[in-house]
Amino acid sequence: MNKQARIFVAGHRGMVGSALVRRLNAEGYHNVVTRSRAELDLKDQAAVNGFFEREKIDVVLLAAARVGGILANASQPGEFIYENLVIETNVIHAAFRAQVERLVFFGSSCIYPKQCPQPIREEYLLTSPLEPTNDAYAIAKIAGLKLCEAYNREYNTQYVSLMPTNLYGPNDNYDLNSSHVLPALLRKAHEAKVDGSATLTVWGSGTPRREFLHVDDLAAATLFVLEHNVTEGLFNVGVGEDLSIRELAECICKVTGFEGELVFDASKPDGTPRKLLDVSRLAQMGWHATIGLEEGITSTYREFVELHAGSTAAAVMHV
Ligand code: GFB
Repeated sequence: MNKQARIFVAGHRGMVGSALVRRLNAEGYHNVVTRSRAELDLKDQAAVNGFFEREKIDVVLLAAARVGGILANASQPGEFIYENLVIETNVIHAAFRAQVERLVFFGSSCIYPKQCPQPIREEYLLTSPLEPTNDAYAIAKIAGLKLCEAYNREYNTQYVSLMPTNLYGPNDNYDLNSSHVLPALLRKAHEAKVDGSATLTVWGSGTPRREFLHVDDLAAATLFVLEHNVTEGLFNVGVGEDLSIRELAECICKVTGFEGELVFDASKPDGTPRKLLDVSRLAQMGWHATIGLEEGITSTYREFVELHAGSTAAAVMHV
């Protein structure tokens, strides 16, 4: 990919978008175009069309999305399906109208069936029912990847879909109601340690298994795909191993230094029992994740304490 390419990172302030901007800058791509929500409302089709007509973009990284954890997805399915459908249809169609050369669409491992063989291969898509707690979001993301496939077939566009597993890292969402499990437990463990609490509440049974990919690895995979001229297709992006929520909580207690008891709240949903991705497609092309889970959680916790937990808390930081 030409270092002078004009690359639009849609959603540049989010966890994925900001990781993409960091990686692009580090790799010498300095023609990165970004727009805040106030500057460009991606839900406004006319505004999105106008942007692409004016800006002459070469590559689009479509990281803008409405995302959230299991509770947010289960309680706001209408917002999740609507916002994600509108954003992806506006941006993908406007990019096509403006003859943008390449586009990368980001989905999620929740597009795959609730019960399917593990590890999950890309071809298992749509082979059986989805997980009910996030089927609205999953349908929106499936529509997005199908839109890319259909435009590639009909219009010879070069649009690629990346399906990352559960992500974590800098700029994550730490709101305890809408966040994913890893940032939620990091915050809860930190606050329990600072407050001297005896227990840390973990939602569900602790038995579901999850795979966690540091967002900087997703950014690296994205540059790999662009620089290896991958022009179409669906690719899982993960680390190839998973652990139980209980094991994750224990790892987070070790990193944060919280030494109290784990309490499991059975009133909260477990969601999909397991969603380990088969990552062999990208592996066969030569890409592998490089950031280990404990290393990634440690660096993420450091950022959390520095940015979110105030200076007094930093004094008690374990690492
Ligand atoms: O990360 P999470 O919210 O989403 O939950 P999913 C993963 C597992 O962690 C569930 C448990 O079994 C939760 O019950 N968990 C334990 C917690 N404690 C907590 C906590 O304090 N907060 C949260 N949030 N979970 C998401 C989809 O599914 O995966 C999204 O809903 C997206 O759409 C994302 O696809 C990648 O991993 O279950």
